[in-house]
Amino acid sequence: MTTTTRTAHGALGWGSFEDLPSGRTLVMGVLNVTPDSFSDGGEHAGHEAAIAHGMRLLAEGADVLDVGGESTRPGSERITPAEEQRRILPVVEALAAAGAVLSVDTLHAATAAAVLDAGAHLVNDVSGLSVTPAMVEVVAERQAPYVLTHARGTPATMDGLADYDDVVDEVLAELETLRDRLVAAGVAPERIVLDPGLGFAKRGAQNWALLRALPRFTATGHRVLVGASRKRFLGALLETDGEARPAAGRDTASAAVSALSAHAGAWAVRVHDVRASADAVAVAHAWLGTEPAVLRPGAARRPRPGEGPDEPPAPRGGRGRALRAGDRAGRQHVPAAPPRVPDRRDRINLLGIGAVGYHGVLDQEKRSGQPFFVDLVMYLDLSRAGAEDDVALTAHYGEVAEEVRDMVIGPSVNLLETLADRIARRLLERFPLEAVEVTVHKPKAPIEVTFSDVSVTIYRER
Ligand code: PMM
Repeated sequence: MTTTTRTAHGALGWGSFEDLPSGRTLVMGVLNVTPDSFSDGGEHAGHEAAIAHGMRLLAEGADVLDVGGESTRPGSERITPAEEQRRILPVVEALAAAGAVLSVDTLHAATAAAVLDAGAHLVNDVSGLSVTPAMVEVVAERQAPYVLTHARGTPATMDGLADYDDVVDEVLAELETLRDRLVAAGVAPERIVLDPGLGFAKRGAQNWALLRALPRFTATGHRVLVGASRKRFLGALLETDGEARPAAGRDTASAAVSALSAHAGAWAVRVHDVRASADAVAVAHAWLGTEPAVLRPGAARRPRPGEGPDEPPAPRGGRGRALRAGDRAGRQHVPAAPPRVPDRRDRINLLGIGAVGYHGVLDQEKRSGQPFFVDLVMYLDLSRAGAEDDVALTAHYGEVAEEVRDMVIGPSVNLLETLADRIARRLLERFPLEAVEVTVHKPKAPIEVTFSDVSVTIYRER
């Protein structure tokens, strides 16, 4: 019942947002339809070349194509919505007819409305804090999936707006404020994809800090998109004799970011070199032991636990409201969780339990203490607690937090691994958990090198 093939929906694409695979990181191929990309032989030839390139990206393994008519790179020039639509609408129409799932990269509400009419599926808006009320209205009215990208200012001003005390905290807080604004306007939360907006009002090191913090973005419960491909911070990383590596030489590094993003539970990666990132994502999933390593056009998707013909349905995830009633494949469309664990189980997330503890191998750590923070993902069946509205049928997170705090301030151990292990064992003993993931952070660990955090994550089952 649930085996899905691409060919069931169209020659090369998944056909609709709802039919995108939900068990692995997706690859979003960049299709820029700008004069410098495709219009050497005039407008029609430009459209034809862009469509052909889109088909090629699909054949190479793109799950989604991100079509853009206006460059949003820092310092780029603005064009009118009419010009933007003239560039992209014929391309959107042709690729939608071929079964492609299409997102459209636009800052303009009028273009978003026009491309949704023409068959596009998602709006990818990099306006960030400058999002217009008209855009919010279009997305709410159409109930379109929406990529909410963090950005400050406009492409002309964003480079001067990259001052943060704590880039991760501020980006998350600003995204959450924007998310709340969209939800208040009527956009369903599960249709909002969060994107940290690498390079948009971010300097080199800030991009790496955001990538390191991807689990905090996935912990919001939203799907997370990562757009690192060919960006300046990769060019700076790969510099030779003080010269940044040009964009054309950044694809291997971009694919490495894709693998690590998949490992961290990203919903999708937005990339120029689709084949490299599709391979990188396949490696990450094979490493994690999650999905079939390669899922290509025409390949049958292997049923996942709970989806086999004779198996009962898997338990529903807490936020896993199906995107479409009567989902014909019987799949739950839940925001991506770290793929290391089944992503559709009920769970309680309890993040950032803080206390001063005396753990570490150094005497000084045992004497003076330092802050520790613990993140928990607790897996347990919440169906009865939810139906009966009874706290006795779940894990009381206040009690869990106290237990964890007491263990952090309790007997000293040498290793974060040991503390995490003890916390996991105690929680499995005391609360009705099926499994627990414990991450212990020691952000002020006394080492010589400047760093932002060190943490250990373990996963234990009953
Ligand atoms: N980056 C660019 C354009 N659109 N959209 C999202 N959601 N996230 C991004 O990081 C992003 C984007 C700029 O990259 P390009 O000019 O190389 O396409």
